[in-house]
Amino acid sequence: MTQTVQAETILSDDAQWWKSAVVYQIYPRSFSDGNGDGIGDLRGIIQRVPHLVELGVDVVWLSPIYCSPQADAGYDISDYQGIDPLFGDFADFDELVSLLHENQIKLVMDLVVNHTSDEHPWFIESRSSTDNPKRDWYWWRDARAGKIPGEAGAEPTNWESFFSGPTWTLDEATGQYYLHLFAAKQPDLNWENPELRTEIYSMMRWWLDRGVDGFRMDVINLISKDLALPDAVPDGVTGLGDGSPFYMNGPKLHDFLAEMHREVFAGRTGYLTVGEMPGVTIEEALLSTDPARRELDMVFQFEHVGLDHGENKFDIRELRRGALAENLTKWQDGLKERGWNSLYLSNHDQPRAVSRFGNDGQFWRESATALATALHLQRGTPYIYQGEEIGMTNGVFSSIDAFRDIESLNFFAHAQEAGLDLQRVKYGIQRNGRDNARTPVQWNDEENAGFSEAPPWIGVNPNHVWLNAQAQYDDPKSVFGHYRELVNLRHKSRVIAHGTFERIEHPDSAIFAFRREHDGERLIVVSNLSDSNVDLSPLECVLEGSVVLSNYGEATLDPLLARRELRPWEAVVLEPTILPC
Ligand code: TEU
Ligand code: CA
Repeated sequence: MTQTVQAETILSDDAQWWKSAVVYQIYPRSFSDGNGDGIGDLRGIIQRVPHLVELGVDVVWLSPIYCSPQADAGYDISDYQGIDPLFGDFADFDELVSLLHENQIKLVMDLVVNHTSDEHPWFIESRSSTDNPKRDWYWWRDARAGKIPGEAGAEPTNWESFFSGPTWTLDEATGQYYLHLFAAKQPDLNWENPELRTEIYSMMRWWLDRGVDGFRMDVINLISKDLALPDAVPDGVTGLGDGSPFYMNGPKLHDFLAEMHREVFAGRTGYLTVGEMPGVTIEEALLSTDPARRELDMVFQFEHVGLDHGENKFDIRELRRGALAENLTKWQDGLKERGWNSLYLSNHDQPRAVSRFGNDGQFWRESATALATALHLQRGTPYIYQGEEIGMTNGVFSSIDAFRDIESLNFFAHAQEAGLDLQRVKYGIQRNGRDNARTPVQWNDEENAGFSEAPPWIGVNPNHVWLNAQAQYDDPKSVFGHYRELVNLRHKSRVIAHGTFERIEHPDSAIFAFRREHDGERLIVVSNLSDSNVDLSPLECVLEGSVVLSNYGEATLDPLLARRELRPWEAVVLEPTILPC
């Protein structure tokens, strides 16, 4: 037994092809509209494949296109094996897969199996009666003892949902409550049930057999719950509390992931699996991504995207200087022995990276490219979220009506009921709301930014008149040009794909410098993640070398040596000549 495991741990570079790959995330409703109804779709993606080829990415992760009532923009699925007419049909899908494959780009699908839509046939059956065979596929519980179903506080637990309010909704048909960690229209599946798991694995194999190359697994570390369903510590205001200790990284998580690997992926090659894991710790991430354990290739951790959260994500804390680099370093060090990182600053749930971690005004181009350099050259697989490669900024939402996201709208409604300071809440949503990432991709300076012929489902950022893909394609110094360089660097450099990571300390925490090393090859990345000039002389030794890439566009090191300082958001990649350095 032990011997088998050991033999299997020696994976070839080939099995870990994703170490030298860059993933590009497409959020379909906001990417490109092919049929002129104002909502992005598969035909729109097909038209933009040349953009992906130009950028040089290896994998597309496609956010959900399955049949869905769209209560949570497709993360509420009513048919795992159907395509929502909003996005197209299987002819479009197959055409997209072929086109991507012809261009050596793999396709990873979003897999949302912690919950379904309440309109999924499984749930419709499950809710129909207490003895329905699918009753046990979801979490049904009686009202709290001594309470009348429907009255305040009668929910089986006091957990607060990610989208505000209780995680339980009463279903009048049977008088029981069902669990939903997200919206009421997203009932949680009961992974304890073996028939359900069998069904999910067979659905996954069906997609792989159709030609897709893997899955990004939505909140996959929430699938195992504490069966005792204990109450959370109430927050004192709503009476609800954080139930996450009872459903995050739960007792059977690793059994389920290992089983999924055996049932779905064993014997296949060339695929990629990444688990989205809010609240994951380094220890849990190691367990999930250790190749010997055969669970997942990599996970998305959340610590660095929570650094500016206060009481909740809409209660904004300003980032401390150096906080981002410190946290990313912690994860680099934490996963270095056995695990593998996913490197990301943006996705469809996060505000735009350049607005959040950079300076989207005075140092827009510099900060977008510095952040990208500091991120992409770490150990791990980088993810680019659509629009990030052209430096897209947070959306402009002047009134609450301009928001579309259920998370923001529910939060606002609950804040209103609770009599909170609404100006402050609105400010929080403007800064950290998910709609910031969901404004249409800015293709050109025309009306609707070239995204659609019709007014889009969510407002276009007015800055598309100068911030757009068209304006950047032919400019090597543009954000797009810089991302291309970074993708290219990862492809050709073994030290980037396989090297170790070691942070180089500088007295100013705004300097994020690190050394990569592999087989005697070295690379040094020095970035200034701040608006101020920073003295570089404490890093004397790195100032000898040849410049591989610089976001200020100098070809040689001489000017840097002469200045001995990094300008705001300056980032330089060097091959050191002095060893050890
Ligand atoms: O997100 C899960 C998640 O934990 C958060 O990022 C979430 O977006 C929310 O902001 C928590 O405050 C995944 C998907 O990426 C997200 O789009 C879905 O809404 C969610 O799961 C439910 O499927
Ligand atoms: Ca459309």
